[in-house]
Amino acid sequence: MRKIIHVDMDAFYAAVEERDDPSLCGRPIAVGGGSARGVVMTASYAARAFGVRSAMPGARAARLCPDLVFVQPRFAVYKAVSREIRAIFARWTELVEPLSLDEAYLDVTEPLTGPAPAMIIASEIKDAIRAETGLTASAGVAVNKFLAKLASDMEKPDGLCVIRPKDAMRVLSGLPIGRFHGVGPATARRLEAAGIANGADLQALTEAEAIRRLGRQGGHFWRLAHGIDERPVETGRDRKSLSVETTFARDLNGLPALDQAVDGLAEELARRLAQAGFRATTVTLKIKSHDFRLTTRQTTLARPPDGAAVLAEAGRHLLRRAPIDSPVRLLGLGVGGITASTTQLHLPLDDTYETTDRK
Ligand code: TTP
Ligand code: MG
Repeated sequence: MRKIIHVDMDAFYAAVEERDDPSLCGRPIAVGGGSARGVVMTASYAARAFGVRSAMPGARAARLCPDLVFVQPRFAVYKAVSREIRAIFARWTELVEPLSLDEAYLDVTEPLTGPAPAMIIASEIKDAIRAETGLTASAGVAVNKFLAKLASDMEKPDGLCVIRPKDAMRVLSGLPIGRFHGVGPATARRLEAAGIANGADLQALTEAEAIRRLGRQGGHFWRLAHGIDERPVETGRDRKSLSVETTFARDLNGLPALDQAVDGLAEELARRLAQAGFRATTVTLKIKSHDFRLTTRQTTLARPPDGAAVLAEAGRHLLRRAPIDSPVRLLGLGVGGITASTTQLHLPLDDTYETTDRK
């Protein structure tokens, strides 16, 4: 049985701002959202009491909470704190999978510090974070990633929560389907339409029924609802590639529409790359036509792409090298390959391509 801890900092950007400016202490604060059209990145718990939330337009937040103090983000400071907490995790285990600057999974089945209950380790990590950064974190402990992440959210802020295997089914039965791993808003609507609104609805099915009614992903959701999640904790070092893809609701025709889709993928990929801290130089575009023919195009850049603009440019470049003679059902954009940190050549370095027929 594995022992997994999920650690997530409390009101991360806002907590850092409060720590560094005592005049803000206890006041409702929002990081970001101060400009005319900006959105709130996060809010302190004092501001959340007024309903202020992440991704909310600043103007709306100010209406909900007239005393709200808007603070400009300081990303360099957040990154530095993120490095500090990762260094703390590394004292207990090498198996750390960062999900973003403020969040990570740790596999502490065999901790570097010797055998110990995972809950004790989680509590020691929280103490070290508080002592060394002046910030609080919440931790969740369980036998897998999905349950550990649920647990870290249950007693926020400054929480420590364990979900034991014998309690998993009960906790999961009341969990709305939208909070299951792999369920975005569109999938949630589809599942709800199929009568699956929460964990209990999945628990009422057999695995075979879940697959028959919900398709290939049905098995994954069914297992999650039964407390089964075998996904390993993956450190950045094991990672060979990272990609994102979209299957369109309606097949796309023509370069303008495809360019726009590539731009969207580039944004998402850039965000994921930054979160994972993953750098690699080969950019791959994957195109699936309406008749399921799969084409991939690759280009190798002189240095790892460091933002959506570079990725979008590479993606558009690859799009023009592909024979697109029919409507497009799916586009994917990814990076992989060996990190080239020393080459300083002009980009693109070279192009390779392959086309596979998967009719
Ligand atoms: P979260 O961990 O989702 O939020 P949080 O740490 O502010 O609050 P808590 O975990 O206690 O609920 O995100 C971590 C940081 O990521 C957050 O401080 C700001 C940033 N962020 C954004 O910039 N935009 C967003 O939409 C979200 C959700 C987070
Ligand atoms: Mg957080």
